[in-house]
Amino acid sequence: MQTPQKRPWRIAVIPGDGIGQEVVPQGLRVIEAAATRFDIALQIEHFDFASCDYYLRHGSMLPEDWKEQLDGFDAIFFGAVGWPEKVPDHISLWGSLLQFRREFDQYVNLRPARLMPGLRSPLAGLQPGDIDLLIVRENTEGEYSNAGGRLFAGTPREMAMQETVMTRVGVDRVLHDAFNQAARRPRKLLTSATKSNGISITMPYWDERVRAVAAEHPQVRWNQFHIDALCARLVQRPQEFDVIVGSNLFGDILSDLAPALCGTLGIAPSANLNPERLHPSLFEPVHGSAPDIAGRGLANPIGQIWSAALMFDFLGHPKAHDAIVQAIEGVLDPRSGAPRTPDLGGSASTQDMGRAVAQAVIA
Ligand code: GGG
Repeated sequence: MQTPQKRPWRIAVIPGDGIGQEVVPQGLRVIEAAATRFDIALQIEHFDFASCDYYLRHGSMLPEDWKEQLDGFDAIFFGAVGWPEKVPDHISLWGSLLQFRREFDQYVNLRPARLMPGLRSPLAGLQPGDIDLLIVRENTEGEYSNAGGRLFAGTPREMAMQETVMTRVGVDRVLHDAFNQAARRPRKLLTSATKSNGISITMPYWDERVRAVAAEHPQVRWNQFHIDALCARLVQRPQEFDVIVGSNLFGDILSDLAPALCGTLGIAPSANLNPERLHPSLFEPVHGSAPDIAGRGLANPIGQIWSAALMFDFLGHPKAHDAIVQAIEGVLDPRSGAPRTPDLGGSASTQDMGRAVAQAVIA
């Protein structure tokens, strides 16, 4: 049952760079359609920071008071960041998206991937439904620590080091969330991605915490794979997997691989969650800003639109979530004759596809 809304949800919209500018308006179109159909009150505000053009104008990706500006919002609806010809990628990413994830403690990153009817997997012989994965990515520490440095610059001894940080609180909380996610799904299976044979301190610690946390979730079956074997097995037998939990880096890699196995990265959504709701959570497609196709109306808006569905679910509107996902499934189904973007073998524009999903939500 839906909890009655006490006030409009405050949504901050940040399109960012490249195709983020094109897919976010289509996500908003669908958000407005779902809000109308399910009588959800929204207060939407737009922000132009967290883009490389903002950096070129101001010398930083974010204004000094960005946290104060965003912290009262319930959700951030984000597009993509990065335009390496304008700003080096590590500066644009660390100056924006990674700040949001860390400062707003969005420690769970949910990234579902599903082979829906109408998607063509590069793997032979798969039927719709054969890939139904939820990647749970640790989102605030791990390999993305930013701790390290360079020494002996410009000499033959030049070196660069970066530490992986795994805290007990940080690892346990994402593992509990992943086990809870698995418990809510029919197969109740969790796979942990590790590399404890080669990475000899942090990954054995990760494995140790998986064993400890698993003991508190006896209803979930679990196993673990080294990341290299896991990638190979995912390509060979994706049907065997359900929820996969991984560190920041492993989760990032797996959550590109999974939608690619479903035919296109363009459909992949993500939810960066602060489950305690002390700060806004952030909803964005998995894909980046794709400067090579930006401004041409070629981008698939489904990843952004599915992210809107995840946002409604998090805000307590499962019916709006389900209606958007059903609309996506309907539009992707080739029998619908709905427009398809080039990554799906069609010639329709980003706008055409967004409009088709929005109409299906209302219908
Ligand atoms: N919409 C997501 C986006 O812009 N991603 C850019 C990127 O490189 N992200 C890396 C990450 O998620 O860690």
